[in-house]
Amino acid sequence: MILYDYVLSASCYKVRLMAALLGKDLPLRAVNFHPAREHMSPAMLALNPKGTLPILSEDDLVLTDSADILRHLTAEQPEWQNSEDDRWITFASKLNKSLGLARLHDILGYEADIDAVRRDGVKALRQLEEHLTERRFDGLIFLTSDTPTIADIACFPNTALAPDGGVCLDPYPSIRLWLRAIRSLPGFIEMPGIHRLHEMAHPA
Ligand SMILES: N[C@@H](CCC(=O)N[C@@H](CS)C(=O)NCC(=O)O)C(=O)O
Repeated sequence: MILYDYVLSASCYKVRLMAALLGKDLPLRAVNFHPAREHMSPAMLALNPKGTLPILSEDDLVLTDSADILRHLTAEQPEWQNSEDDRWITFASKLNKSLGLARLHDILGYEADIDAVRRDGVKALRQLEEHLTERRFDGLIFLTSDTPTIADIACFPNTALAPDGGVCLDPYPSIRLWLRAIRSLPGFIEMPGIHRLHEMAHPA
């Protein structure tokens, strides 16, 4: 198994994070997405004609969508899947097109109608906040289950990185609690812009 990966990609990080939380070894092949746009090279397009990352290749299997890869990685761990996940996988692609694009605009200079894109991101965050607040009334922190599932992993990166695209997370207390819960999961790994929740060590 090998992941064609770019360190600053939120979608690639979903896959790296999932594998780390499962304790699975995931060899990486770093792709020079920026500035070289290596994902558009003939060799990479032969692997994924859509010209996107991540790409997971395992024997004859090639998966080119992060949600498919999350499902594949957790195929033998049913506790990471829930019948409600699909709704949030769809929502994760909305986050990618709004908050994710705003971030690529700000950090890599992607073209975007930035005000409209940020507005869509805020709309999505309000929806997420409402859902997580309802869950909190029932003492639940994760999106679809009492433990994290692929829905949480799919939605986490672009939400956590929203400030990199100029969208502030201050107005969303339930989202911030949810992000902290994910950042403190055993096996959690970081990416630039997302840090592990370090425990405070109090002197005895
Ligand atoms: N639906 C895809 C979207 C992944 C995606 O947006 N990838 C970005 C990198 S974060 C990409 O490859 N974009 C191509 C480009 O910007 O040229 C998934 O989640 O796997």
